[in-house]
Amino acid sequence: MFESSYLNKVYDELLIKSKNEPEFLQAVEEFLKSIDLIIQDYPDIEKYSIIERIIEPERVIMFRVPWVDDQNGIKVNRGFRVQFNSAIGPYKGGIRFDKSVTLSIMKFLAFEQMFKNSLTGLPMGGAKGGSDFSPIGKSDNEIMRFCQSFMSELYRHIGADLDVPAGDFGVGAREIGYMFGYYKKLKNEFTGAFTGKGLSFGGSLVRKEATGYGVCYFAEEALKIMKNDSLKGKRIIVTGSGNVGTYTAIKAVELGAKVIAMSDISGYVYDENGIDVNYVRDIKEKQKKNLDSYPIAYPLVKFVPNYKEVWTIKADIIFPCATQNELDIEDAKKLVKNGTIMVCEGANMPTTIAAIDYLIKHNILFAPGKAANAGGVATSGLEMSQNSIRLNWTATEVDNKLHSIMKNIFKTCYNTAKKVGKEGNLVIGANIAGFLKIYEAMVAEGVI
Ligand code: NDP
Ligand code: 2IT
Repeated sequence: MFESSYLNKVYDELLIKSKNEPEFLQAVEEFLKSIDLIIQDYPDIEKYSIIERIIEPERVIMFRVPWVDDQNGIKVNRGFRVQFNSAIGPYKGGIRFDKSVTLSIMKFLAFEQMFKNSLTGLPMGGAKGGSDFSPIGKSDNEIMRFCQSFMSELYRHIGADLDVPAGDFGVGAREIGYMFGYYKKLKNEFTGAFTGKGLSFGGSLVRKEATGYGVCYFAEEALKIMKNDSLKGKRIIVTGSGNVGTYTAIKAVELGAKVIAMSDISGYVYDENGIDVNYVRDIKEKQKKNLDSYPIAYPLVKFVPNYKEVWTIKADIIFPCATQNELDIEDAKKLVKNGTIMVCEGANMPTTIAAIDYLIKHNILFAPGKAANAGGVATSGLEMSQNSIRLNWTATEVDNKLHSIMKNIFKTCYNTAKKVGKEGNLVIGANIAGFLKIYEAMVAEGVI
């Protein structure tokens, strides 16, 4: 599979050991394809067994999460925290609550997080956690009891200088509030052990919007440098209407683009005149409903109750902001046929490897999630800084820092790809640049 016999040997062993972890194998394969290009130039990678070490999490915590529902029934979910790598800083990464959560999904997310965090330039290691608990259809009290049970184990493994969780799919301000509250009670201390906190108890301005804003800042910079173009006037599709999708859509409109379609689990809305993205935010954040209720305010707008069909729409730029592997090779073929110029990932690993290869082969500007969606965790890093110095920065200060971090991440990816003779391939640039910093730290820190 790879040019390097060392990489082939390590990956073949992983294929056996992790045969039940398809998402993790996918993330590792995509990463190693990039490392294959530089492995000859860095003999120390093999000498110090860096690849064997970097694909093995430093620690995996798995635990039972029992809780009592509103009917007094006892429910049991599975809890996870994968502390993948702490070479460059304390473990850092979100928590996901969704019925699809498995160890494989936790491991792929933590693995990708390690390189993403490295790309931000901030001192953060990689981790991810979560549970196969779905908040959908649960009462507030049920969610609180679940979060408290989850924290009654996790609190021992996290801390401001150890491991700092945040939100992810299915985990927003409400869940973080309940988890942080219980952490504080159990530890009997008020420390910045979470990011994405409410503004009244140590949260940072712009953290909620940061991933989506960052996705647009990255896209704008990539379009400028690589195509002498911009988001202005572009017709855009955003999939997923959660935290990342909503704020990607809002910033894209602010930058002059037209969002013509958005999706969620109920289906997608499509309006050539441009969707009312603030109304979508209202439906999701305030009304807690699905996009199938969009036509209540806009009866003439088309709603299609099948999210997968969104890829048939002709658009200039696609922001996949829902979930892993939502964009496959068949979808990629539709995008190429429709003349799409750019795919910029807001979600983590939303595009399959075959689809990425196809898009790049057809000269579509492809921005990988571990670079393009790093604005969320970067702003989490800024929240940690503010907690440490016990000061709050203004929204403009945080937004300006986020903007400059995203521009730097683009520059790093672009220049790194160019240096290895793959100019324009941001997947290769992101993987290699994210890796090299961790590799250096791992060598310096010895065999641990
Ligand atoms: P949310 O839970 O806030 O939102 C997820 C959205 O995706 C929901 O609107 C959901 O629909 C929708 N959805 C789920 N599956 C599909 C699908 N197959 N097709 C279309 N829509 C779908 O999650 P986030 O926005 O936080 O996370 C989205 C992605 O971004 C994840 O991959 C996450 O790991 C990644 N990410 C998140 C960051 C963060 O800070 N939150 C940072 C960086 C990356 P419904 O509302 O109907 O349930
Ligand atoms: O995937 C991600 O980068 C996140 N879910 C955000 C992690 C964080 O610690 O802010």
